[in-house]
Amino acid sequence: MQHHFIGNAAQPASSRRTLPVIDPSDGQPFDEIQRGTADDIDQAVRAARQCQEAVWSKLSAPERGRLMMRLAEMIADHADELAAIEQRDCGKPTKQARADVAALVRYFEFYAGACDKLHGHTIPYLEGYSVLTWREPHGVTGHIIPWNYPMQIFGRSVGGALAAGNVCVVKPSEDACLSLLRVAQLAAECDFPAGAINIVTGYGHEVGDALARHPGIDHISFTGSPRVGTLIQQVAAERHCPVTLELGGKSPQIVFADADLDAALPTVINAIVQNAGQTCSAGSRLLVEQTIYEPLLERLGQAFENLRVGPAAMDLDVGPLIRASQQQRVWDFLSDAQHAGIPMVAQGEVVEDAPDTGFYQAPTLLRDVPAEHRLAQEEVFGPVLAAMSFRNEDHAVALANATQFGLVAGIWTRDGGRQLRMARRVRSGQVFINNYGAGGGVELPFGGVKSSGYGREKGFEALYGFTTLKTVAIRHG
Ligand code: TXE
Repeated sequence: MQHHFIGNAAQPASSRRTLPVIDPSDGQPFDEIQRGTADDIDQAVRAARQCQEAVWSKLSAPERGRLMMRLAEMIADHADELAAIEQRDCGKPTKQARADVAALVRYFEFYAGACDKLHGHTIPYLEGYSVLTWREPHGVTGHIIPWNYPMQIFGRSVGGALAAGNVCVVKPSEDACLSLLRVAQLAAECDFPAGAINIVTGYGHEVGDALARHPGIDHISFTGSPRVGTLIQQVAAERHCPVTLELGGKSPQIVFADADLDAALPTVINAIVQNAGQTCSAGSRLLVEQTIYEPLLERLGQAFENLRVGPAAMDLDVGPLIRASQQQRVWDFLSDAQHAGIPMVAQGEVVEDAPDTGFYQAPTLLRDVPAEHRLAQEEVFGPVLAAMSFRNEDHAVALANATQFGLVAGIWTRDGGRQLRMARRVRSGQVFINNYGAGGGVELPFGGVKSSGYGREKGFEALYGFTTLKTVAIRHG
């Protein structure tokens, strides 16, 4: 049985109710988490405020950095344990679970080193004045985290917030809390002060909503669906609380005829099957120059047929989806495709050993998907790649930009001029040329435009969002 983690102590929910934790590989419950309440959030916010005022704000930046570095080391020392927890809780193949722990370590290393590098400016002004700016923390930051990459998203948002001098109240997804509860314990074990990292579990419409509404929360960082992002923004607007939103995408991978296809193909596939397609930056639309459309689809189809899906512990190409409703969501998209007569090129295979009760979905390659169809417009959040062809650069740009989203774009071409032209014309927060994701480096600022959200997490840039700027103007006597 798991508990909230508030003020460095395990706490039951005030509701005295729990929720089951389900293993996506077999659909069976194996643990319980607390079903939190607004009262629990209130308790966590108080613990955080107390910590912020009495302890955290009194630490120097290097002291904060040292604590964060210690936590990075502690997480690295517990990498196997954390990866095993994540594997069971989220259905992640071993390679992915380990990569998530490694990324969390890197986030804390990076932000540990950034604590003492967040400078203000001096501004030349009128004779007799000195003007300077200070970067100050918001205070208590709220973090609503989804289930697809709990550790990575915790690392990028909580890591940045702590480094900037905030303390945190975290609401993980009801579908994936276990690794974060363990990380918070590890933080306490390496002397993080009580109240610096608080975790309250439960349903989004209960504790997530209570967190977003709480007047003691000074900034909200949300990663999740556009629907809930809108709710958070509305609730936050009522009390003018700043928010950072990361709401997913429908990201294009654009392949020109002059591309190095041997390099592009495995990357194109990985960008849609990684984490069973449940990735905000998944490359879910494939735009191919028409002269190479047929041969490329043939090669891709063969590769898709070789993809194997099965229980997380088997560490195959693809693991299960997170839950039954997510599986149903993917089925609905595929059945719509069938009704619309969208041709399926190829599908991978769910291995025989996979329990019928697990939430599996074979990777699926669809072709000639009309640009206006929901498969080309909406986030499936499953291993489904929608391919379409384009005539020239202008057409590629028009297709790439023809969705409400703008998170990531991948561009494959050897032509240097075209690389830059395309990078400028595609509307998205990130553009990757002849790669996709650049290895996920924690140093790279990340975020969206349009309905993919706003604000940036990751990299040094994130620290600006986790601070507020104070201008101090001094008139000399
Ligand atoms: O997301 P939700 P869901 C997309 C993806 C997926 C779809 C639905 O397309 O298929 O969203 O997933 C909390 N107030 N992404 O339903 O509900 C919730 O508890 C406050 C993309 O799981 O948005 C969880 O912690 N919080 C995305 C978090 O919000 C609320 C990652 C995300 O859950 C809340 C996940 C409320 N009223 C899904 N309701 C990405 N950008 O990577 C829910 N939550």
